[in-house]
Amino acid sequence: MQRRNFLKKTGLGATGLASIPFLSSWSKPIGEIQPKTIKKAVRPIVVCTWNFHNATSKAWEILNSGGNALDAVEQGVMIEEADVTNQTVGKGGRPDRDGNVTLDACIMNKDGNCGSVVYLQNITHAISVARKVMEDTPHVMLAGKGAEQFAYEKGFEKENLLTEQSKKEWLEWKKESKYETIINIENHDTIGMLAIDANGDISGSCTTSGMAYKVGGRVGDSPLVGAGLFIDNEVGGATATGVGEEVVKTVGSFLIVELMRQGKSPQEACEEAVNRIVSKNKNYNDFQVGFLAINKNGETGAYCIHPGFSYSKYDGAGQSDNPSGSFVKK
Ligand code: SD4
Repeated sequence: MQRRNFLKKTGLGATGLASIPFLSSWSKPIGEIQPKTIKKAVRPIVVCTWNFHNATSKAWEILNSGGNALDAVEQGVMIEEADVTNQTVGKGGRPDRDGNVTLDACIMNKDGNCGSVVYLQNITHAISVARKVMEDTPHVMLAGKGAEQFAYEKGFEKENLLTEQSKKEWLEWKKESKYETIINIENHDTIGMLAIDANGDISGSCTTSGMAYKVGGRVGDSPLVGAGLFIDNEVGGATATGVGEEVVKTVGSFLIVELMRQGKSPQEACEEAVNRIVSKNKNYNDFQVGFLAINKNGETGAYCIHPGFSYSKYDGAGQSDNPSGSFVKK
């Protein structure tokens, strides 16, 4: 029923509506709806996908000493980009099926500005290149050779990102060249990070080497603003990990932020986004997607398709690992 007809049928005009406390908020445009109970906001706070303690520790160090959320989410994920034992992010990342390590990353700040790099080679800190795109160019996204050239102009050093370990595993994989997604194992350790600083401002970052042994040229959700990451400083932020193709199809992170804007908690919003993916994919048993969200109050939520996803949190109460609920139960 259209809202106007509903009002007619129930005999509730504008004055009638305003006199009912519950409905008076409903009569406001969606963006103006206030949370039902005003809780004291948790800040500063940082969360990231998976249990990357060193990353949340670094971000917390910045936030706790009065630093801003943008610096925190950049420097936090840089820890993983530099860690060669993390084979899904930055240096040491697993290559595509031709043996090339190609990185995707994006960053978004409190003003809704963003920067992104896709198919970036030979540079460890893709997130910092993304930040430079945001701050030093009139553009949002740079790809491939152009992104790499831009990075050198900004003083980034050329490095070989393919470690002996990743090369050895790739050569092993090549014997069969079987391209399949593996739930929660190996190829799902992308780091997406969301932070709120002491001023209450929100920023986010997301960086990855993408799906292991992907087709050369493939770009996933992680550098796509709205899919792998989205921030709205009035509402909150969301980020994703898992099979990027499915996240792109539902514009997952944007969806979650919009659901929070409509009054859903971060947990409810993540669950709805996962439910949407599951309802559109009969083969959801074959892949994993996990979402993480935070609202302006510092409340957090996470949800995934298959058990195994978790997130790391650091706030005034300390650091914690938080297992995510899942659509498929254990
Ligand atoms: C991608 N979402 O490229 C990324 C992969 C991922 O942990 O999350 N890995 O599709």
